[in-house]
Amino acid sequence: VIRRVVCPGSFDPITNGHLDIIGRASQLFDEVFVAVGVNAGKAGGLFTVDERMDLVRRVTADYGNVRVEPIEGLLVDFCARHGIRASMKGLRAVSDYEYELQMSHMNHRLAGIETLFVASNPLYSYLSSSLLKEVAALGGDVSGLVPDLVLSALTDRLAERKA
Ligand code: COD
Repeated sequence: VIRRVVCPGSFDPITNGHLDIIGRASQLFDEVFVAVGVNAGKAGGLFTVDERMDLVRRVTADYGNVRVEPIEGLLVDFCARHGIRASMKGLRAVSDYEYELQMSHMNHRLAGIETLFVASNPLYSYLSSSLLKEVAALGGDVSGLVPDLVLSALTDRLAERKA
C-alpha cells in the first residue's frame, strides 16, 4: 500500500517551521500532500492561494514525494478525493493545542481522518507566518526564518504594498 499524509495550512507564506514538518512527513510517508487553504478566522492574506502554492512548490521541489494542491472546501473532502487518511500537524506550544485539538476532533467526526501531532523544531517554535509578516513589514530582519526565495517574495510584496 502507498502511505499518504496531508500537511494542511494557510502557508501565507511558508516558513522554515512549516518546511521542517513537511520534511519530516516526507521521510515517514510515501507521498505527502501539502494542502493550501484559507483559514476562515484569518483576514485577508498577503499572498493569493496560487502564489502560496507556487512558493511551496519551489521550496519543496527537492523532496521528490511532495505534491502541493489547494484545499477548496473541507479538508476532509480533500482527503477523500486523494485517498488520504491522516493529517500531520506541528505543535509549537500549548497555545496551538486547543485549536488543533478542536480541528482534529471535528475532522475525525466528519470522516475518520486521524491527526498526527509532532513537536515543532525548537529552532522555529516561536515562528508563525503572522509574526513573520508583522516583523518584516516593520523593517525587521527575518532572514534565516524562511527560505531565501520566500524572503525575496515577501520583501517585494511588502514594498508593493507600501508604494
Ligand atoms: N513549526 C512547526 N509547525 C508549524 C509552525 C512552526 N513554526 N508554524 C506552523 N506550523 C504548522 C502547524 O501544524 C500548523 O497547523 C500548520 O503548520 C499550518 O499553519 P498555518 O498557520 O499556515 O495554517 P492554519 O492553521 O491557518 O491552517 C488552517 C487550515 C487551512 C488547515 C484550516 O483552516 C482548514 O483545514 N481549512 C479547510 C476548511 C476546513 O476543513 N475547515 C474545518 C476544519 S475542522
